[in-house]
Amino acid sequence: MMFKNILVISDNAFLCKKLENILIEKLNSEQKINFSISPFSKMGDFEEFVTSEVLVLDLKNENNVHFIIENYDLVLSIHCKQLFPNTLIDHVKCINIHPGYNPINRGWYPQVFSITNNLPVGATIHEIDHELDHGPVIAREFVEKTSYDTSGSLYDKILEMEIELFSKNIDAILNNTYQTFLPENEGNLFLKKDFNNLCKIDLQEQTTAGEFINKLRALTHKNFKNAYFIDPENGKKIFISLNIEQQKD
Ligand code: 0FX
Repeated sequence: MMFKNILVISDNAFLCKKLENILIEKLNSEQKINFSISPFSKMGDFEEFVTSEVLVLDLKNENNVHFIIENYDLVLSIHCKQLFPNTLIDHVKCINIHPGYNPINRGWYPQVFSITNNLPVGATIHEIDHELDHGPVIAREFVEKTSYDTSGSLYDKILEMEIELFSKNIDAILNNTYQTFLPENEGNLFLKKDFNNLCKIDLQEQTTAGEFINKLRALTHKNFKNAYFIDPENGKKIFISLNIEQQKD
């Protein structure tokens, strides 16, 4: 049976915008879709491109969860930063698009930890189960990682791959004809606190040049102020990022 009432929940306006165009084209006359964001996301970022009303849904609020269960048969999580409660997962099919290759890069900022831990990276579409980025896989693909990729450049490739995977699989998802397989093992799981710990550079730490460059590559992402050390003179944070490029032919 195809899904008829679809809810997108997202905190990433860029990706939502890209995927909305693909989604809307694929819906048939019996299917309807609504968009929603978390209470901490900026409504203005989403309203610009979503033509229908954008709902605000707090998944810690039981009334909101019951509202979803009563009104929708498919929830698509497009980089939603809220944890899905078990009641929701147990009553409605929930599908997530993850900017990492499950189970290798589960959790927070996958490309960052793929650089520091020398892991391959990619994108995954999967059913949500009771653990983070863990459920049955619908589709996944690696992206190429070079020795001069930063978090920022790698993230852009992952977003492209997420869009590609979504385009290729959305028909089967909406028609509920997709196949799944279980991830091979528990893989790796990184959390926001691991990222925060990584950002602080200990000036006394002994390491190799290679590892240090990798850490800076992993923490260089556009204009974000990630890596820092503490100035011993005044205790202020000094932010560092890396300028890195391949030799031109
Ligand atoms: O939406 P998203 O790309 O993804 C994040 C998690 O990585 C992902 O595992 C989870 N499924 C999803 C719900 O949330 O996150 P973002 O838009 O906040 O950040 C995008 C990238 O920007 C991130 O991968 C690394 C970089 N970044 C972001 C922040 C806020 C930084 O380097 N420093 C930062 O302070």
